[in-house]
Amino acid sequence: MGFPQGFLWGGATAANQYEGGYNEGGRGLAVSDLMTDGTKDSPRKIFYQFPDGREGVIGQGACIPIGAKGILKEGYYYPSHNATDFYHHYKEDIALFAEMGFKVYRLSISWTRIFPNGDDEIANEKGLEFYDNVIDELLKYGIEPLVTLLHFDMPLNLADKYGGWTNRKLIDFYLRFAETIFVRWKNKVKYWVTINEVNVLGGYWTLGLASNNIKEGTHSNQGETPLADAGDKLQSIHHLMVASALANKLARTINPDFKMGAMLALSGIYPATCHPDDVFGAYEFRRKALIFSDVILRGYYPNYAQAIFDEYNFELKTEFGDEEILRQYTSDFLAFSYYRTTVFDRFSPNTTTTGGQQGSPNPYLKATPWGWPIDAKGLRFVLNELYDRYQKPLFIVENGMGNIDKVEEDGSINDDERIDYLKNHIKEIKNAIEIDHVDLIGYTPWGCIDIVSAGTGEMKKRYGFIHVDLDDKGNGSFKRSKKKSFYWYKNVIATNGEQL
Ligand code: BGP
Repeated sequence: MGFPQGFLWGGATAANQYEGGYNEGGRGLAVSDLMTDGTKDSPRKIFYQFPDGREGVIGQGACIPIGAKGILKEGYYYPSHNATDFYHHYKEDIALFAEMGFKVYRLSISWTRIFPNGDDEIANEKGLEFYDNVIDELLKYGIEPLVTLLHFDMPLNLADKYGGWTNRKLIDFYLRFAETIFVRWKNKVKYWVTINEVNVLGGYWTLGLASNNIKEGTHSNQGETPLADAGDKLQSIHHLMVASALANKLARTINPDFKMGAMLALSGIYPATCHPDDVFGAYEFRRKALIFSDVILRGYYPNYAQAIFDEYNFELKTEFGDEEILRQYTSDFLAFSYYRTTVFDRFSPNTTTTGGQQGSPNPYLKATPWGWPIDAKGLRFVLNELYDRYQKPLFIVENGMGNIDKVEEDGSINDDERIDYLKNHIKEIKNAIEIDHVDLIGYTPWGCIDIVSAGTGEMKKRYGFIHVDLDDKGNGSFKRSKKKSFYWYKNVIATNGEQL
């Protein structure tokens, strides 16, 4: 049986890690534009300024005090400013995607290209035109665009002026953005993802949180906030989930054929042993990751939500009507990222995170240079877990191996480890479809062309089939070249996954 006819093979990227052109075409500053690279001063930093002029620095996942302004500081390198410059290379890049035979390409829209300040009344026509061109170029090759509205980014002005997603007002600004692009591309785009990885959204970068309980210099990886901010985070995510449901409502009035997706980081989690405390601990962490898909796909907070709120001493603030909105406008499919599995160990419970990014080592698995365990079978496990739980179509919108590539003297790149990683994962996807009868729409490996790493800001952590000549400091020619995996993946698509 194999992969179904029409299976959507492709690749995925996000604007703040790929697009560049940060001050071109009338685009406004986004919070991600303030993030330094993480190579000189790990972790990545964001500078802020108090109303009295004092300046400070916060880590990637931390929050800013109310009233502080994010600022750009001279002498630092901000990877998203040029990233790998899709802005000026989109025709060339899309031609390469087409050459690989992509059926779908996942991109995100930079909010500040459309609404430079987030709260503007009128959209920036030049920004819309850029994406008109990108989408038309994709359609020219028969590539279906899969569009993410929010991918680890937001207008800086909304963070500075309103305190980011802690403020319910953000829902209206988000809906204005959503409506503008739904209407604009109603006959061109069918698949939408309202928010990237809701369950790992954390601090200033991703939610633009403002909070009085800042701890200067605190940080954590990939947007996970310190516990002190858990309440702001949960409240902000509630606002996001209401915004996402209202976007679904809006979308269906604009074009009833739209397919609206929820999106989560759902790498798997295992207990370290069969000790009941490990097993239940792993289960508790898993439901912290699943609570948001439970709300977005089933339409209500699950019973165990209260246990999580109690743990963080948090009281959810809702408004009249929220319950009904969440219940009525659930998403059509569940998109998710899968990179690895993680292990819950009762002796070191705090190393585990809800997105499955950290955790104790797994002695049975090899890991990437960044310590991410490589676990193809775990993907079959997660596909089954999610399909059993929700009975809605799934879409793997991120998967892949962040690795260090070696460019040979003749310019070739033999990325055999990456090919192995993807081959083994695709085999397990096939098993999930063929043996377990999981309903899967498509597969878009992450960073199909080299882009900036979200977690570290580095260029040396690469996922692409296409190499971009650029170093960790942004130096290079931006020249594109095909890696060995490019030819391999092209054949996978041409044979609909038969030849791996
Ligand atoms: C996911 C994000 C992506 C991407 C990926 C890999 O969580 O949605 O934006 O970057 O992780 O992470 P990294 O770039 O840190 O290797």
